[in-house]
Amino acid sequence: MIPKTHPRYESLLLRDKVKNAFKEGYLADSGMIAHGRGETFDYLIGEKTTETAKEACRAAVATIFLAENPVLSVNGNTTALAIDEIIELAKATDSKIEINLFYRTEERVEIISRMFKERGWDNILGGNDEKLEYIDNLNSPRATASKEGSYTADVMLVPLEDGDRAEVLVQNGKKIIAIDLNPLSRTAKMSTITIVDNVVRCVPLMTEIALEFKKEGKDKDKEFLESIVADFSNEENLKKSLAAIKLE
Ligand code: PTJ
Repeated sequence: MIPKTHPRYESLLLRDKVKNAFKEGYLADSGMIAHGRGETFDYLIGEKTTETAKEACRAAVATIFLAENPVLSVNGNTTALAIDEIIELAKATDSKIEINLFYRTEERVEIISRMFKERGWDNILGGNDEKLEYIDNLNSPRATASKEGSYTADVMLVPLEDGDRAEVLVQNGKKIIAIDLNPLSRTAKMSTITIVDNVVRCVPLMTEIALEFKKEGKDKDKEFLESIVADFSNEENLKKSLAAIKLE
């Protein structure tokens, strides 16, 4: 039990989620290392969403609204930290959700599928029962792709991945939105839009932006959405994210 008065309460709470997910069998052991890496970068950006990340979130939401077949990809860490938030984002943006694991096992896929179904999200793609396709030029289990999901998706959200998939997906003509606290990572550099922020903060922010656009009737305003996308440069955004890292 973590006391609420602990100065690192929020951070310890996230650690607990990750530890419990590992104990429950759906988080990869390496997922705990990935989380530690993320913690370090989060600490360095001040554990808050920067203005730079907010810009990336707006561009990401605009890109999703412009898409024909947007897919939110989830792995063990994303499920552990932000399952409810991902479902809310999928609802707000009419996106599909697909399980994609680097350390894919039937058991992990089964648990994650069940967790989504328990929350009322029945059409979880990438499951054990589905006949999956494989993305070419990707030599890891992350190549698995649902036909109605990532195989045919034009826009994909890929939170918390290391660099073997984003690049290949971009080469396949997809627009890739990465969520990665490390602005220097291969995924961050290779993606179309990279949100340098913690998945627990930026996914709800994306939902908020999506609902705001909808309220103003801008979710279908192609000109408006395209102008947001046109004004965004991933390279520039990553430079600003790097500058936000304070070493003293
Ligand atoms: O569930 P699986 O089998 O697909 O497991 C995949 C992991 C997460 C183990 C795999 O993708 C991996 O090894 O990832 P990395 O390269 O260790 O971590 C991916 C990136 O996510 C790193 O650059 C981290 O800084 C970043 N990261 C970690 N935690 C967060 C994060 N980014 C945003 N929010 C976080 N909470």
